[in-house]
Amino acid sequence: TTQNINLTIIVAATHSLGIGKSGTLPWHLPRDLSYFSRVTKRPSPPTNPALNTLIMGRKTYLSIPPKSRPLPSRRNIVISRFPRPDSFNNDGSTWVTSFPDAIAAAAGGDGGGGGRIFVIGGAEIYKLAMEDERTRNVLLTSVEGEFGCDTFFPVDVRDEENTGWARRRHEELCAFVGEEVPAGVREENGVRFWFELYQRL
Ligand code: FOL
Repeated sequence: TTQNINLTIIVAATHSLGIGKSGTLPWHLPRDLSYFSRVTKRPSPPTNPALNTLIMGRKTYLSIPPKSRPLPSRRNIVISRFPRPDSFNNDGSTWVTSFPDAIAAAAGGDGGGGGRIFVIGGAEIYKLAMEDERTRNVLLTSVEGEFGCDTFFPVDVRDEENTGWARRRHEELCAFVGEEVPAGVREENGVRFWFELYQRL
């Protein structure tokens, strides 16, 4: 059913909430992508046999390198208003035409559901998820710099006063994702970034 479910957004964004540029990620941060991969694959609780589900928009799906599509060991649900191109017919992804249909497919459908549900973008899909009260968690990788982004995350969860989101302590982030997340600023390819967790109040 679609009751009792909760959604987790995972996103990397700059201070001005930039998330993308020209249909791809604006930066090259392998350690962040590897965090994304581990966190979205990890069962919760650890003994849960169900695969986690990723919900994403068509443009995000197309932005993933073909050799990595669909993202392995996770159910990939793609939202598109248009019919699925034939080239994606047998690639293992599930295509739906609306956000509610994506939730329904994630919560039930073939493959059972019962795993975590992650919303992985992009901007249009993040907006729908942020407007949905069932989105309880935002796993934010904060990226320093601007990069000339042309695509933006819709809500500044760092603005705790006005948005109803609160940053959780580093220990709570570790407990939530089930690993010892590195604390504090990291740097790759001259780009500084760090891992944060926000929860809806
Ligand atoms: N969240 C975060 N924190 N960083 C991101 O870069 C990010 N990107 C997306 C959604 N949420 C994010 C959407 N874009 C891959 C590529 C692009 C992408 C999401 C995932 C990808 O290739 N992932 C593989 C490989 C990870 C690796 O290189 O280790 C995966 O298995 O997840």
